Amino acid sequence: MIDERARFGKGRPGVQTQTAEELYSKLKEDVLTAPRRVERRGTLPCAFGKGGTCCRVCNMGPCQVVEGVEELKGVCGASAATVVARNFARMVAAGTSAHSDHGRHVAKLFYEAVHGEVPFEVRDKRKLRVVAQAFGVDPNLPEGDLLKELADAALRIFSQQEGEIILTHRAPKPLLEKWRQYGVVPRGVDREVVELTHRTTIGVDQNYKNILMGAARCSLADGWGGSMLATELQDLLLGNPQPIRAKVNIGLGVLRPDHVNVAVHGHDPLLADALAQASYDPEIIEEAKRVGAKGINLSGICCTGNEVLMRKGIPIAGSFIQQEVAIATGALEAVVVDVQCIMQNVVEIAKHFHTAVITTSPIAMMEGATHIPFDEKRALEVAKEILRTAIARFPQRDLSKVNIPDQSVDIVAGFSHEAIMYILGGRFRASYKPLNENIINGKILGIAAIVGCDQYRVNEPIQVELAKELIANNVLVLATGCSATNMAMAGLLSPEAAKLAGDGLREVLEAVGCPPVLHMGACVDNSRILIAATEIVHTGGLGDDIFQIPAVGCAPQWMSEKAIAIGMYFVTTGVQVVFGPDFPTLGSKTVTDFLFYEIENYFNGCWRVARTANEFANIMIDRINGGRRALGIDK
Ligand code: XCC
Ligand code: SF4
Repeated sequence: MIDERARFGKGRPGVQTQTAEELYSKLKEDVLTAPRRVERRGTLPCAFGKGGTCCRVCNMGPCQVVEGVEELKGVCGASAATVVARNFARMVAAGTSAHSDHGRHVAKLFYEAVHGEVPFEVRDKRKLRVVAQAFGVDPNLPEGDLLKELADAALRIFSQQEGEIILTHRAPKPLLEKWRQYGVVPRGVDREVVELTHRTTIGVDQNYKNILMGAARCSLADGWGGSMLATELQDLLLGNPQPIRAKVNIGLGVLRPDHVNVAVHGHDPLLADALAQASYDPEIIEEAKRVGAKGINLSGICCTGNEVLMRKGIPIAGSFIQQEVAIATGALEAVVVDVQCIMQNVVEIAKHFHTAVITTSPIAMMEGATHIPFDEKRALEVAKEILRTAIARFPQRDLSKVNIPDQSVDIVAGFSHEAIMYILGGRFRASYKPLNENIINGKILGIAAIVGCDQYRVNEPIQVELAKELIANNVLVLATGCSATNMAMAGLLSPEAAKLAGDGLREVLEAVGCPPVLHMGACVDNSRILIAATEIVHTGGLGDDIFQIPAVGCAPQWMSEKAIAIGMYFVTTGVQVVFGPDFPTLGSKTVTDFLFYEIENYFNGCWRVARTANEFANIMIDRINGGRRALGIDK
C-alpha cells in the first residue's frame, strides 16, 4: 500500500507521521517530549554554534568568531576558517570513533569466537573467503588458520601505526592513487582519530586546508576502515542479509497487544541477536504465558532495528524521532539499549508508563535505567535475564494507557551488496552487469543514496518527497539508517511502489520484483554502498573510478556527528553529498568554499546544502546528468 501525504502531519516540530502526532497528543502537556522542547526553545539555535564559529578548545574562550572581522578573531588570533575547520574535523573524528568503536566491539567478539571463547559459526563460506582476501589474508588457507589470521588482521585495522588500512586497497586503483597522492590514506583507525583530535587542540594545526585534509584521512578510516569492518564481520557472525519481508511503523503488526513487547534500540546487533534467540526459548515463552502474555515480541528502533530487520525480518517500530512515541503506546514492557542515538529523554518518558529502560553497555549508562551488562560469553543467559525483566513488567501494563495505532506497512528489506548482485544477475552469475547496462541505455538515469538521520527541527518528510521525485525521474534509490525507516513507513520499500517510478526504472524493477528504494542496512552499512560502487566500476562501462558513476548521495535531516563522518568519506571517495537543512561550516565562507568546490579538484567529490525536497532533487538530478554527459551516455 502506497501511502500519500495524508499520513504526514505538519503540526508539531519533527513529528512527521500521523501516528506519531496522535501518540504525542495523548501525552499530557507537562510531559516534556523532544518536539515540545523544540517548541519551547524556539527554532533558532545559537548562530555561532550553528555556523561552526564558536571555539571552546581552550579556557581563554569560548570565543565567538566572525569571519573577516579582525577584532572578532579568537583571543589567540584564531580565524573563523581555523575555528570552523577545527570544529568540523572534530565532528569527523567523533563520528569515525563511534562507527569504529562499534566495529572494534565486533572485531573483539570475532577474535574470541575464533579462539573458542564464544560459540559461533561462519554460515556464509563464500563471503568468508572474499572478506579474508579484503583483509589481506590468503583465502586458500585451511579454515581454522584463515579465521585466526582474519581476526588478527581485523584488530590491526585499529592498532596499526604506519602503512595503509588494508581495506582501502579494495577501492578502484585510480582512487587509491589519488588518496596516496594527497597523503590521505589512513594508517590505522586509532591513530587517525587520536591525531585529528590532537591537531585540533589549541595551538596546533591552524591551516584550514591542512585540517580538512586531516579530516578527509580520518573519514576514510571510518568508511574504508571501522565501518566496513563492522559490516563485514557482522555479516560473518550474524549472516549476510538477503531480501526479507517485514513490517514497519509504531502500529499493530509491529507491536502486539497480547505479547510482552521489547524494543531494541541503538546500533550494535550482537545483543539484539541474542535477544531474538532467547525470545523463541520455550522456557521464556512459558514464563511469559504465566503472566498472561502469549510470548515475546521484539521490534527495533534506529540502527539496531535496521540490523535485525535486515537479517531476521524483525519489524521496525521507529526511527530516531520515534523513540519517545514508541514508549507512548503504553505497550512496551522494555526498551533495551546498547550504544548511540538513545535520547536521555527516553527515561523521562518511560517514567509515565510501565516501560523498563535497560542499558547494556558499560560505556552507555543512563540515570533512571536498569543496567544489565551484556557479556558475550554468556550472551543467551544475559538475553534471558533481560527478557525476564520485561516479563515482570507485563502485569503492570496499564490498559487505559495502551494505544497502539492500527496501521503497519509491509516492506522488503535486506539488500546487501551481495543480494543486489544476485537479484540482478542471478545466483550463479551474480553481477552488476545488468545494472550498468540499464544505466548506460538510460532506463536508469543514475543512483542516489538517501541516508542518515531524521530529527526534531525538520517538519517535512523530506526523504519521502525526495525519493518520490528521484524515482519518478528513473533514479534508483539506495537507503540506510533512519532515512530508510522513514521511506519504509511511506510504503516506498515495497515492490508495489515500483509503480511510482518513471517508465525505464519501472520496467527494470518489475522484471526482478524489486522496490524502488533498496534498504541496505544500518549506518555502518553505508560501507556496503562503497563496495557496490567499486563493483560497479569493475563491472565496466561507467568509467574507471567511483566519481564517474552517475551517482549522488544525501542526508536530508542529518543530526549526528556520525553523519558528518559518513558524508566526508563519501566526498573523499568522489561522490557529491547533499546535506540539509543546514551545514556546520556556514560561518566561514572560506571553509565552505573549500568543502563545496575546491575539494573537488582533489577527490572529485564535494558537499552541498539544501533545505526542501525540491532543492535536493534539483541538485542531485543535475549531478547525475552531469555524470552522464561526462561519460557520453546522455544521448
Ligand atoms: Fe542515529 Fe543510525 Fe542517525 Fe538514525 S541515522 S539517527 S545516526 S540511528 Ni545513522
Ligand atoms: Fe578562543 Fe583560541 Fe582558545 Fe579557541 S583556542 S577558545 S579561539 S583562545
